Amino acid sequence: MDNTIMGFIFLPMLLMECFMAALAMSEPNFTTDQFALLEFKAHITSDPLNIMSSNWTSATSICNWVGVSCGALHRRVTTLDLPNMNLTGSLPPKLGNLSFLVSLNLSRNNFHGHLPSEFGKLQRLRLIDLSHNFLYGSIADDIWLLSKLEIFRVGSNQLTGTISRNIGEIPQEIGNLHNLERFVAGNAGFFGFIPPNIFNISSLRWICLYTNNLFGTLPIDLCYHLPNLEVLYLDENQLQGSIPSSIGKCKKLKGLSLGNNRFTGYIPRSIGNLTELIEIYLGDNNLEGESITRLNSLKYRKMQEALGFVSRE
Ligand SMILES: *[C@@H]1O[C@H](CO)[C@@H](O)[C@H](O)[C@H]1NC(C)=O
Ligand SMILES: *[C@@H]1O[C@H](CO)[C@@H](O)[C@H](O)[C@H]1NC(C)=O
Ligand SMILES: *[C@@H]1O[C@H](CO)[C@@H](O)[C@H](O)[C@H]1NC(C)=O
Ligand SMILES: *[C@@H]1O[C@H](CO)[C@@H](O)[C@H](O)[C@H]1NC(C)=O
Ligand SMILES: *[C@@H]1O[C@H](CO)[C@@H](O)[C@H](O)[C@H]1NC(C)=O
Ligand SMILES: *[C@@H]1O[C@H](CO)[C@@H](O)[C@H](O)[C@H]1NC(C)=O
Ligand SMILES: CC(=O)N[C@H]1CO[C@H](CO)[C@@H](O)[C@@H]1O
Repeated sequence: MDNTIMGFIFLPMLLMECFMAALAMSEPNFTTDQFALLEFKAHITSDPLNIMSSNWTSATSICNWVGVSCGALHRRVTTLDLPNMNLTGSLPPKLGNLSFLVSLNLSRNNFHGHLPSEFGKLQRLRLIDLSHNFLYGSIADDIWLLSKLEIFRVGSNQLTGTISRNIGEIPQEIGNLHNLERFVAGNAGFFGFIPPNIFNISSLRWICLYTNNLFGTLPIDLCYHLPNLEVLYLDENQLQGSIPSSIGKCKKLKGLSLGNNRFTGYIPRSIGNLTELIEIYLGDNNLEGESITRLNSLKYRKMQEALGFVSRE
């Protein structure tokens, strides 16, 4: 009885309060989002498809702009997806003000420059895809604090032949990304050691770090905390030491590519326990083992065909 009365009195008050709060929050920050997007537009130097000039105009709300979508209730920008649009430009720090952004996909454009550290403010981001651009410079530490991040793709960004423009090392802080499912950074210009705590992110399904400048060894407990790992691509680096037999604990592994490194020793028998494995490439190392010939017969092209869900280029 008391509950009913309380509910009757408090529910409308609560609703009112929520409504006011929503108003107070959405109004000024809608403008913030608009400023951020206009700044982004101002940083586009070439737009051959005329997306920005014809569509990103004050004639309509930013929520109707191509590539932009907003939350249904709060009308804040949640998506900025403009892949494959032939856009040239850089990423302004002000994008870090899109505080409700969940998805940022600018893959396959000509963005250059670096990833501003202000992106570290985008605490709701779940997806970053900046692959196939011309970004360089180190990835600011703040990026590794985006705790909701599930997909991080920065592959194919290194300007070919410009070694000084490496993206940088993968920092220890990557271990903070407890929700990360896909770390896709092949040919991204990473160098240095692979921080061992990456192998402690149990949500990981894909680790794609092929064609970088990574060295060091793989930890003995490589697969102790990776029950969901489906793809491990570390080929074309300078990794050495032996392949840990704990690899057999990555029970869901479908694609394993460690080729073209400096691995030595025997191919662990536990690989035979990986029943889901479709493709494997261990060639171009100094490995021994009776199974090596059989394992080497399956190489990239086939791997790509079979693993249609992974884009490697
Ligand atoms: C931009 O494109 C969207 C989707 O095609 C459309 O709904 C909107 O009206 C366009 N805005 C302008 C100003 O052309
Ligand atoms: C993008 O630009 C390239 C080179 O200028 C051109 O070949 C290609 O057709 C363009 N793509 C689109 C979708 O316009
Ligand atoms: C947005 O971000 C920039 C740079 O990070 C900052 O200077 C500015 O004050 C922020 N706020 C608004 C409302 O644009
Ligand atoms: C980004 O967009 C491209 C082109 O539509 C798409 O192929 C890619 O899967 C998207 N990235 C993610 C992480 O969903
Ligand atoms: C990984 O997690 C285990 C168990 O939680 C812990 O003992 C180990 O030190 C961690 N390793 C790294 C490199 O963080
Ligand atoms: C393969 O898996 C079985 C069952 O889990 C285990 O007993 C065996 O030791 C494993 N073999 C290797 C080589 O790891
Ligand atoms: C009321 C409110 O949510 N204000 C925020 C608007 O956006 C800026 C920049 O992201 C925040 O700093 C404010 O806190």
